[in-house]
Formats: sequence, C-alpha cells, structure tokens
Amino acid sequence: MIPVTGYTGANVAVLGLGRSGLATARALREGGAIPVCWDDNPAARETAEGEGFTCQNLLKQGAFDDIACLIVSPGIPHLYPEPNPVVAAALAARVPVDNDIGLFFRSFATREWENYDVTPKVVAVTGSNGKSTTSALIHHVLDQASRRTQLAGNIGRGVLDIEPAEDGEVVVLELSSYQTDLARHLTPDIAVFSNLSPDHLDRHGGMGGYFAAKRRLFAEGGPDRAIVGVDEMEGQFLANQLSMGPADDRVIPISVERKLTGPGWQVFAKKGFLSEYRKGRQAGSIDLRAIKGLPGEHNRQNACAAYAVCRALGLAPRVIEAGFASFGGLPHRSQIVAEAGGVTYVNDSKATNVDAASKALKAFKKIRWICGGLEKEGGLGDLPDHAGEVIKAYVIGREAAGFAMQLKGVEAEVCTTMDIAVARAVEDAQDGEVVLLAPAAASFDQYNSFERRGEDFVRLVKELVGGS
Ligand code: UMA
Repeated sequence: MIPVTGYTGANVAVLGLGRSGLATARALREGGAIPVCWDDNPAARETAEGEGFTCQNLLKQGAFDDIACLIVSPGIPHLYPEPNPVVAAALAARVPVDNDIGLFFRSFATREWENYDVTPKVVAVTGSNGKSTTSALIHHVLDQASRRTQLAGNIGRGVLDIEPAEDGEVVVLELSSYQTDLARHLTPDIAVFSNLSPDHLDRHGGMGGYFAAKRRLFAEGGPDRAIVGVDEMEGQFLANQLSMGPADDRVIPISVERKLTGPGWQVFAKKGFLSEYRKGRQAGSIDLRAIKGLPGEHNRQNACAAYAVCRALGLAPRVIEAGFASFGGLPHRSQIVAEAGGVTYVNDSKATNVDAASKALKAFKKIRWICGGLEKEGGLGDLPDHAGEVIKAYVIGREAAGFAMQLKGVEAEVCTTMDIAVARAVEDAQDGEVVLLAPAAASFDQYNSFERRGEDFVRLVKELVGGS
C-alpha cells in the first residue's frame, strides 16, 4: 500500500468503507494518521472494525471538531444532486474534503526516489467510454515490454492499495469523473481524455459540470503530456486550451474520425489502420483489424490513446503492436472466450444497455446473438437498426417472450435461461459465425451482477465447445 503522508497523529474521517474506503483507512493508518471511519451499511462497519478501525457516527454534534480532513468514497455524492449529510457537515465545519486520489498524489513520491535511475511515472486515463480497456491495454503493453507497472483506480482497485513504486515503474490509473471532481491533488505525468458523452449527469449538475470534473485532471497539475480525443467539441476545446499551437507536442490529439495533420504529434485511426505522425512525418502504423482483443470501431480510440501513451513513455511502435496482439481484452467486454469449429464465442455481458449492445453488434458479423434480461427504461429502443448482422437471437431473462417481441425483423427464439440459449446457439452456429452475449439489459432478474452472467456464459461455452 501507499502510506498516506502529511497527517501523522491527526484524526482523518473516512466516509464509505468499500474498496476505496477500506484501502484509504489502511493507508492512513500506515502513514501514522488515526482513521475515524463511517459507512451507512452496518456490515461494512463490521468489516472495518474487524480490522481494528474505529467507526464513529460522523453526523453527531461536534463530530468534526477534531478532524483534519474528510475522505469521501467516489460513489457518495459530495455536491450534486445534494451532498451526503456527512459531507455537508464537514463543509459547514470548514473541514477540507478530499478523496483517495488526492491522498495518492500527495503521498506517492518518496525520498527513496532520489536513488532511482528513472523516476516513476503516473498515467491517468479518463473519458466517458473505454477508459477501463484503455488503462488495461496500456498496463498490458508495458508489462509485455518488461516495464514495471501497476494498474488501479476506477477499474476496481483502490489507488492507495498499490505497492510503492520501484525504479522506473509506471502506475496506470483509470479515473472516473467522481474521482477527478473531488481530488485536491491531481498531478499525473501523462493524462488521457478519450471522449465525452452524457453520463452521471445527476452527480455533476449537468453536462458542463461533468466536463469540468474531467478537465480537472489537466488543469490542476498540468501533465507533461496530454492525450486528448478530439472527435467531440469538448476534446477540441480542451486540446486547444492546453497547447501553445499546432506544433506544441505536449498535447497529442487522437481521432478515429479523421486524419490529423500538422507539425505536432498526433495519432489517428482510419479504416482500421492506426497512424502516428510527428513533425509532419509518419512515425508508426498498426493494422488494428488484425488485433483480435480489440474488435470493433469503439476499440480504435482505446488503441489510439494507449498507443500515444506508450509512445510518450518511449516504447517503439513494434513493441506496442506486439503488446496489442497479445491483449486478451477485459472480461465481459467484447471478450473472445473460445474459438471452435470456425465459430468465435464472445462475452460482452457488460453491454447492459442498448447503446453498449449496439456497439458490440457493430463490431462483429454473422452473429448469433444472446440477449435479454431486465430491460432498462425505454426498452430496446432503436436496437434493431444496428442488428443487421444478426442471423438469429436467443433470448434470455424472465421476460424473454416480451423482449423477443421487440426484436422486429430478427428471427428470435425464446430460451429464457442461459444454458438453453448457449446450447441452442452452439447447435446452430456454422463456420465463420460469432456467438455473442450482449444482453442489452441488466442481469438482476436472473443474476446478481453482469459479471456473474458473463461467467455463466463462459462456463457453458467451455463445457460445450472447450477453450480457445
Ligand atoms: N455508502 C455510504 N453512504 C452512501 C452511499 C454509499 O455509506 O450514501 C457506502 C456503501 O455502503 C459502501 C461504500 O460506501 O460500503 C461504497 O463506496 P463506493 O460506491 O464509492 O464503492 P467502492 O467499493 O469504494 O468503489 C469505488 C468505485 N465506485 C464508484 O465509483 C461507485 C469503483 O468504481 C472503483 O473501482 C473503486 O472505488 C476503486 O477505486 C466502480 C464504478 O461503478 C467500478 N464506477 C463508476 C463507473 O465506472 O461508472 C464511476
């Protein structure tokens, strides 16, 4: 873990005791602070108390009298739609409010670094879509290139949970808007803004607040390199604000919509080919169509961002290409789980809504599509527009019949359970086809998470056709 510095002997309140909160409490204690913890869920408090932490109701009169700082978990609102009452109490008591990301950036560098040959670096990735894949891809390429690297943040591991950096190490952090919005220190060496589309708007008071939260990653510390997706106006604006002009290669714009030209440094993907241009000359290219772990248009931008980061860290294009080639994808996101008899089996259980399922459908051809589950508001909407490549749908979920009725123009079989759907799809699938789980619905009618649903799919596929 990263011991938190600057609070030795001080009481620091920790609100929320999930993955980030517990890691924070441990890191504070390791650094000599006294964590004063709270979680509204008694089970979470019990776990913390089991580790020897003191839990104290932070809503009690005078609870903040002797507290140096309040650390808030990302899932707990700090301003919109309204602050959690504990946060409101800290604000009223004028106690600084921060999060684990802020603590990480103030505590990461240590005296030991003076003896290192190569100073450790932090890469931080934000954006609305694809940030987990981009972060995991950067981490994978570095690892394959034998660079020391650790991965944490929104991807599922509290940032204070990682080990102190060794000589030359690169820490890759996936950061959500919840995390960048509140952190009091934000000083990555390389920062990525991939794209922006409406999400979590209730937590940011609208689109402007959401963009502002992400921009903080660039505004607070000023990274040495900023890699910015310029396919939306917000990205263009951000890139413009950060750069002195077209030749300023501290900003590397990336695009999957157009060829980028100019005297600076840029990376773009067109027709499946990634190209890097620097000072007007082509410096590298990769045929992304050949990369199995990064299928579909939506992965082109992830590839461009990861490529730009790795180039900024000094890796050669061929080394990056080799890393891309061995990337297996993230579990439950267009993850190829088996190939047998010329049929490819893909797990995209993360496609819990229509938009995500549409992207998965667009990424493949000749699809036997396993879909259905607990419908999101608005039902299937315009999904059939993107379902041209579907040969047949195998519908799961308690309301499978109703779901199947909405699949206008697509042959659909009501299977209800995953085992029937997988068995039927395996039976029907021919050479060159893809069996794709992309439910376009939540899992909660039959599973307790999309992960469990994806694992069930993978298990059944492996049982019926074996591994890849
Ligand atoms: N809690 C309260 N009061 C409340 C609300 C929550 O006490 O009013 C408590 C809960 O009882 C629980 C704890 O807070 O014990 C949960 O805190 P949390 O929701 O912040 O969850 P963590 O387990 O700490 O996970 C967080 C991130 N969660 C969120 O941002 C919602 C994880 O991102 C992240 O991986 C983890 O820290 C490690 O950094 C998840 C996520 O859903 C994957 N992110 C959102 C997304 O990707 O869309 C932003």
